[in-house]
Amino acid sequence: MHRSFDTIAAIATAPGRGGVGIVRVSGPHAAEVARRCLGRLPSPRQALYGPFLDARGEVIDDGIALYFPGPHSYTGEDVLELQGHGGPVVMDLLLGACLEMGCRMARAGEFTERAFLNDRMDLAQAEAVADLIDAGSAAAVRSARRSLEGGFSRQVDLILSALTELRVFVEADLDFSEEELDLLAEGDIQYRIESLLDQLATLTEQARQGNLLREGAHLVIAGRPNAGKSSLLNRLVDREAAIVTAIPGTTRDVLREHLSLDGLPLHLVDTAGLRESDDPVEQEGIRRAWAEIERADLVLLVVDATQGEGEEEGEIRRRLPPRLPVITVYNKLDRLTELPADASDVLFISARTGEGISTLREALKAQLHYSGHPEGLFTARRRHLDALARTRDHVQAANDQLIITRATELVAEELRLAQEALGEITGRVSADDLLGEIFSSFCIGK
Ligand SMILES: Nc1nc2c(ncn2[C@@H]2O[C@H](COP(=O)(O)OP(=O)(O)OP(=O)(O)O)[C@@H](O)[C@H]2O)c(=O)[nH]1
Ligand SMILES: [Mg+2]
Repeated sequence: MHRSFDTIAAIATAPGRGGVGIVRVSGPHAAEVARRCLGRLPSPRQALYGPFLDARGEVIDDGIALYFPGPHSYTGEDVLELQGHGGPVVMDLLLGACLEMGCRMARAGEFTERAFLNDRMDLAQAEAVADLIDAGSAAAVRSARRSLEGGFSRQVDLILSALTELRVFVEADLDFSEEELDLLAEGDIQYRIESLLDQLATLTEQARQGNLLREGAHLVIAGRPNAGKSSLLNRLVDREAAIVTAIPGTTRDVLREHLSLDGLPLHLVDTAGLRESDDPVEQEGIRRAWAEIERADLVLLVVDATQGEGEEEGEIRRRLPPRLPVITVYNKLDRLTELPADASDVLFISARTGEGISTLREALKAQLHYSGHPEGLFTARRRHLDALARTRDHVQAANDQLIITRATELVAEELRLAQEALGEITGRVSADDLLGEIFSSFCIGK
């Protein structure tokens, strides 16, 4: 399925100065642009060195041109790449020449969108292109590459075809059975649905890890004033990022730092100590602290170990959002002569000496279910996790219908909805607005 479009052009390299800058052209007029700009059409996939001419035949720059005739190109269309000197004015002149020769400025992500529309890649792969460009760590690069190569899509397709088989089976029953068929008697269906649920659970866990690598986790350090929150932040990022003093109520603003925990991006947030206060500045700080806690993936509740947990911590715990994971750390271990007996489920650390910090780092990874071995992972987005969750819900509902109502039509309908939800990941079934949303977040020229 090859669709025809107008011809688009964009500067594909990052704005600013560089040794080389690339203008990329894609569409039915790419060959004509090449002939006018270079004087001739380069042989497919072979570098041609020469002057680049504008629409009036004036030389703009000298450089290398590459021509990729469709369908074996990035977009599936005829593609021309002009590699000139990477100055912003040179690039603008070159792009301007292409526009004069009949090209239109490409929208963000339009090259990749065309690759998707021309079946050069599926939606999950197209998203992986953007993830690869935005990757914040080597681990994130590897997982994006795995998705781009189709690692994620293949798993989705496997489950999709299992779903199709099941639907064929169930709908055949619908068509051919006179009366309500007892599907339960076909133990096979029950078994197949359960194995589908297993497969979905495994894929969801892999996707969750991939999403964690891509987006990182928001970790909020909270607790009473003077517990040592800012000292802990400084210790974790290994620099004096936050002000530390012996005065309770030192931190007022929200302070953000980034940390890579064996490739897992952590967004650390230090907050104002939580207490009743009459000081309007401190009150605002505390309000912001709670706002951060509401958004957190994980809270580190810091307790001054020399004082232990009191009514204040109890109040903080009661206000924490339900289901938000919390790791409790007792700080100032260096000042304890013996460990309190009542604190079993907590970690002891000293932000001052660094004792217990490596254990804390392990606990963080465990709590976020990060294996620390990103090999085998692929990049995944919230959109994918959402689609997987809906798929699972529908398969689960099919299972329930099978057991409880034994109504074949309802089982069939749930399976159809499951397939639809799963298909969204690779874009087998996608609404136009979804496509617009995905591709508009790309950079220009990609
Ligand atoms: N002995 C000891 N003192 C610590 C430790 N961690 C922090 N402190 C001290 O405790 C005091 C408060 O530390 P901060 O890190 O500012 O505490 P905070 O929780 O950020 O306090 P607020 O910003 O006021 O809410 C400072 O005097 C620190 O030097 C520790 O592990 N051991
Ligand atoms: Mg502080």
